[in-house]
Amino acid sequence: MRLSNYFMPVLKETPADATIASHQYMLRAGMVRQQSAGIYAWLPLGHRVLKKIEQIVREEQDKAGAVEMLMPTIQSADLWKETGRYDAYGPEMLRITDRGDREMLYGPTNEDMITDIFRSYVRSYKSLPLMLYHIQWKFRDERRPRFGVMRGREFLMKDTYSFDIDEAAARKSYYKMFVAYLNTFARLGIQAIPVKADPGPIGGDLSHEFVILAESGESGVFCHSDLLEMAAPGEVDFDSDLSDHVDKRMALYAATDEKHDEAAFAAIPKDKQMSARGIEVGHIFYFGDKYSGPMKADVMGSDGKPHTIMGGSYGIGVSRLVGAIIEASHDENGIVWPKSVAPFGVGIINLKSDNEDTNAVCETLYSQLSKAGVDPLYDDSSDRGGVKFSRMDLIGLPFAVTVGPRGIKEGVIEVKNRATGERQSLTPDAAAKFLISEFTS
Ligand code: P5A
Repeated sequence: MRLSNYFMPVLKETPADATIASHQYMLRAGMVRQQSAGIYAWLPLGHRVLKKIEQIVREEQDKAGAVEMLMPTIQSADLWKETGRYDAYGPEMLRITDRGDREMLYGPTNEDMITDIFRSYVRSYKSLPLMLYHIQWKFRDERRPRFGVMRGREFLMKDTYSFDIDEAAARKSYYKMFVAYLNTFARLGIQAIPVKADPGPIGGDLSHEFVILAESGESGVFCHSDLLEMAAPGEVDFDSDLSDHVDKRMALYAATDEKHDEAAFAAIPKDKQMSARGIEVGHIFYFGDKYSGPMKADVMGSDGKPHTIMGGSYGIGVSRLVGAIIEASHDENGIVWPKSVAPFGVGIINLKSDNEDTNAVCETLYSQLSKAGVDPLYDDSSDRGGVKFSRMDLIGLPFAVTVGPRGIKEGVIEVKNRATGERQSLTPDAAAKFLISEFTS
């Protein structure tokens, strides 16, 4: 992408209503624009990151055997009346009436609808286990939308729903999602801790939040520090026994302040006690027959008798993650994107956009990197060098290459690593090779 063809409205000033780094940087880098309280337009740069996160989440769901679909944002109130949640949900639900005076709502979640879909088609245990998911916008009329996209009213969620013949099978589905989540967050470049949680309005008796550590986090987190040391499961056979990966984590103490047990925490060896602030980026629930019961979602078992299916739901805050990743990875100059979700791989800074030599080197590098799939953003503007450097730091691409007339005379350009600050002077060819290898290894 050439900056001259792009739309990246960078702000000089930090907007006054943005109090935390991710919100400030997202507004300043021109990633999002608030259109109403808690409702954002995703500008091109933010949209790229959102799509990258969404794709990683999708790939890990697919690996775990979940099947993608898409349900509507607008739902009929009838299903919610059937499960009793229409009244239970309260003012967080955006209620709408259509021209025929029918009660509708903008979906805050989809347990009710997916259970209706399931019961309409699935009749036999032979179709189980089944996991369905979608990545769709939700609306919750939060009392205090804040911190930009982290607590929005309209937000993008990945929600998966599992259907099983009995509790033992349902727990296997829960374990699959648990492992898929560990791998998802690792690929996103963040360390997420599974913490025993309160099921809240979703219901059920088994629930974990996945929390990433950041000073601005809304909840306090207390845990055994070994949880931070464990490597993600990586490639696993999802049909095998996954308890190895899950049980050893569940066995270690981890709680947010709501459920914190001072005595259990004190029992952890002192040097292993960890307390910090955290952001919830995922939440999984096992709720058994909470929805399938009232909605009469039965299937025929191998015993020839009807069984009420046992369900779970599994959420990831896709749009919240854009902010949460920035909270976990930034410095005083701006965002520091993990490679896997960076909007572009490499920034190319042409220090003199009216100079034939720098132009030629930039053009060659731009086409080499583009062909190799590295996705360069070429700053071909006529802005001053200082403006280009600080803008590049702000948007946080993993590498920035500076091409100036002085370096070119000596046959070199400079490659800077955004995360470490390390700089190397390389010939243009060596720079291209190095950068391509960074994104293909
Ligand atoms: C699980 C999937 C559920 O809604 N039903 C379907 C279950 N869980 S949850 O914890 O309420 O939400 C799942 C994740 O969505 C993100 N999230 C939000 N993101 C931005 N703004 C909000 N207002 C918001 N509310 C929830 C969180 O990441 C949460 O873990």
